[in-house]
Amino acid sequence: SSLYPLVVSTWPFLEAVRAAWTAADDGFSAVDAVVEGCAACEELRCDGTVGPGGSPDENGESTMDALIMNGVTMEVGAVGAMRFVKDGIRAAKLVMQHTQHTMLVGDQASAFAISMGLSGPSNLSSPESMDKWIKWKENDCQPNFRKNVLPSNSCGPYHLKDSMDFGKTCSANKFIQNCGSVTSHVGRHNHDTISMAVFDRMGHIAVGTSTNGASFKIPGRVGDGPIAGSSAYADSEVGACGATGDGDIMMRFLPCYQVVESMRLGMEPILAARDAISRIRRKFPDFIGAVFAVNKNGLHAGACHGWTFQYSVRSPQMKDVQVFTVVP
Ligand code: SD4
Repeated sequence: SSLYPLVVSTWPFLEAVRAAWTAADDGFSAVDAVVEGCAACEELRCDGTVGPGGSPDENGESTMDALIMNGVTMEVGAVGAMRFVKDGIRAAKLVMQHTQHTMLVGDQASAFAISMGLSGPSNLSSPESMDKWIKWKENDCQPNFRKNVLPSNSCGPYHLKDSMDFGKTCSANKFIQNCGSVTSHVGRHNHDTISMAVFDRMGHIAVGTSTNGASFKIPGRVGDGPIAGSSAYADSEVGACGATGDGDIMMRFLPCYQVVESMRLGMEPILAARDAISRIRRKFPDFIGAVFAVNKNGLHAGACHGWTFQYSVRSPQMKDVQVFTVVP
């Protein structure tokens, strides 16, 4: 049908959408086209932050979170906090295709990926990520993702608040001034996650996500990226969703599962997207995030909170990728 193929992606990641579109138009399956699209973003380092060397953690290291989901079979593969391997989406696909598991994490995800032929161990830092990290380290006691703890000197190590000795470390005032709040380092100008849906020529849907997660995260943190239903979800009978934003908050609501299930009950994509965002906003008015929703008829929409969101679409009716802007 002339509705398909169809590619929808978070942000104006034009090259990634073109890569997925070309693959799907050439007859690739939805899963394989999603891999081509997300891998293009990892290789090109879309927005300077998707893929290796994007967002460093507290130790200056960058790690990969990635997900792939087949909306026909409902198979899922994912990697979380994967170190030393650049190919997040390909690793996720290997988990889906060659294991009975859904998610592998950390060093052991890397070991699996390398054993299956992906290259590594590689250094996932870039000059930009090192520079960003050094600037952050130099700014003593900058708030980060910790709460109810105090730093013993500069930015670490940290102690549980109950067991720490106030006098010897940060003064109480300094803590309140500089260390007291939890700041989300999913920046308003930092679009470091690709989440993509592809409908192949048969109308089968797959979704994928790839990200470094959040800047200056605590090592070991896994975001919403590898969580099916949170960063992305697909059901070929209904449609698909992709998400970006503050994954620590968003994963508590499975917004993409919510979007797809709302569409299953007959909601239009725009209402389903707005509903998923408003469920989060009601509990966390300061969160930053966005979703796109697309139903199997090709109708698409986005909703966002805390930032202006853009998503990209390529359909048979378009000569090239079109970018849609959504305001909160
Ligand atoms: C995360 N959702 O790991 C990601 C970050 C993101 O645009 O989407 N940034 O929380």
